[in-house]
Amino acid sequence: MEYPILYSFIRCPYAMRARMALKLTNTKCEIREVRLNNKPKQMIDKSPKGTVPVLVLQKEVIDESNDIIEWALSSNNIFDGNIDHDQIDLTNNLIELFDSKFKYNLDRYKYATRYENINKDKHKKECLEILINLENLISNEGWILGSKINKLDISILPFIRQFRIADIEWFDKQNKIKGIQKILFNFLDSNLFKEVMYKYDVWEENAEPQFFP
Ligand SMILES: N[C@@H](CCC(=O)N[C@@H](CS)C(=O)NCC(=O)O)C(=O)O
Repeated sequence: MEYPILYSFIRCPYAMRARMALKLTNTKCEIREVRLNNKPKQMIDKSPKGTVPVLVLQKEVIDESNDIIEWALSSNNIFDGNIDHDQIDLTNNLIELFDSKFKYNLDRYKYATRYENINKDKHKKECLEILINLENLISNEGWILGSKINKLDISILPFIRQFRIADIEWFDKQNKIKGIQKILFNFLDSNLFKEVMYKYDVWEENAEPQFFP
């Protein structure tokens, strides 16, 4: 049997969310760990835009993380029933907010040297404001919207983790996001997170294939 091929990079939050969806739906893939400064030609041939994750199926290439999640869920919607029906729009709106405004500010805070005329602290504050707003919506039951993991958790927690990593001491001291800190620690401590952070060897053309999950 031919498995889908997943081009991935361990620390990329988009690749992380895709790996979590594939793991949770038990979708076995050949995983090809890449380095962004040395992307394999085979990946670029399939997806010239050159971002990870890329999922190569028999007849289709999916090179947007949200589309990979939807593809994985289409055959096995493990999140079905994990949130109330009226939380579906909220979930999608929050994913959109994190992919746009939060990510925009996160990049300018975390990678400030890559931009000109940047006020790093302003962008840090913008991210914090988004988290404070989120704090008012979250559950106290382990995951963002309740006791069960949902698409929202796998989609945005990798970005909140990145925000924390930029200044761990400061993040852990913020007392307006206590609920988010708790959910993030629950996530970082989960088997799911540990399993999707397994360190695969960087892919080389003639090496033995490695499989995920
Ligand atoms: N919208 C894309 C974004 C993916 C993305 O930007 N991935 C980054 C790594 S985190 C990347 O591959 N960047 C290309 C590069 O740095 O060369 C998705 O959701 O899959």
